[in-house]
Amino acid sequence: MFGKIWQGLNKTRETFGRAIDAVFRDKKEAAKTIEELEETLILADIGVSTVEKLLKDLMKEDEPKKALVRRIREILLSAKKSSEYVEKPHIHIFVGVNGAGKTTTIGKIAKKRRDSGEKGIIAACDTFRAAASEQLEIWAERSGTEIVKQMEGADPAAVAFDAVSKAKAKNYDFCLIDTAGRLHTKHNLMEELQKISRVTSKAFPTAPHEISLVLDATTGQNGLNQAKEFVSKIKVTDLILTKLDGTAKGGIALSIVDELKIPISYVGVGEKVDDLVPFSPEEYAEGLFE
Ligand SMILES: Nc1nc2c(ncn2[C@@H]2O[C@H](COP(=O)(O)OP(=O)(O)O)[C@@H](O)[C@H]2O)c(=O)[nH]1
Ligand SMILES: [Mg+2]
Repeated sequence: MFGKIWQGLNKTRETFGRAIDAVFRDKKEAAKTIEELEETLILADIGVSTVEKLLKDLMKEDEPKKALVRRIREILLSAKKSSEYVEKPHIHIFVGVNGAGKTTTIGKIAKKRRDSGEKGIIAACDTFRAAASEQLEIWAERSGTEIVKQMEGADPAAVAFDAVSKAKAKNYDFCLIDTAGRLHTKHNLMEELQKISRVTSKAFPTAPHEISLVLDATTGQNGLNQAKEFVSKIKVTDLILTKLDGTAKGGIALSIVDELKIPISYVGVGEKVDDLVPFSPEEYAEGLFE
């Protein structure tokens, strides 16, 4: 029970979980209870339509609190990942705004895959600033993964093409593609990301097999709006919610899944290499409450 997701939700549980518990403990009349729950959920950055779903006829349930946890779990389970790809190399692109945690997450995933005996390449397609590929290089070393990079300002799509071609030629298991969260103003980020995606399929026709949108949990509803922008332009297959450990806004996961209809695959619960855990709707729903 007390796994890494539960720990990552410590701050959320201390505020959100406690506030919900307090509402139920007071045992007021049903209408008042619903009103207070509504307020608490909205304050926790959960969107109005999701709140309505959670609370509809809740007090008619035998055990309202248990029913609420169940409804939360059901929402988190409602978006399912489409079939897993078994194709090799597995071409995996990571997108998201600056600072969301893309580079760190790639490092963590590279390490996991290396530890399970796989070989692969990391593509440094954030050519916006030199520091980006230096940071990625550290992660590549740490995980024992090859890296493909070019000079600052190079064409990100060219880096992606090179990396995918190499991964294919060497019969590797994976290719993780890091991207920029912003570009020099004359370029359009979404177009650039679309181009990277297209180019991978030129090197390997079934690619990309996965496009993960990395979201910073601490940004709440604002992050959700940014996510909508990405999802409207790019074929995002799953979400990775980072920095859960640093926020009391863990409830945002509900809104994200409910509104975007895209499943969460991993959550980030710290800066260290082991602080990335596969998402579990059950553990998440339980972890919100004491
Ligand atoms: N506490 C915490 N920090 C994280 C997590 N994921 C990333 N970070 C930190 O967030 C900052 C930005 O991460 P980075 O990977 O560079 O973001 P990028 O711009 O999307 O590549 C770095 O300082 C990371 O160490 C997480 O799950 N928890
Ligand atoms: Mg980065």
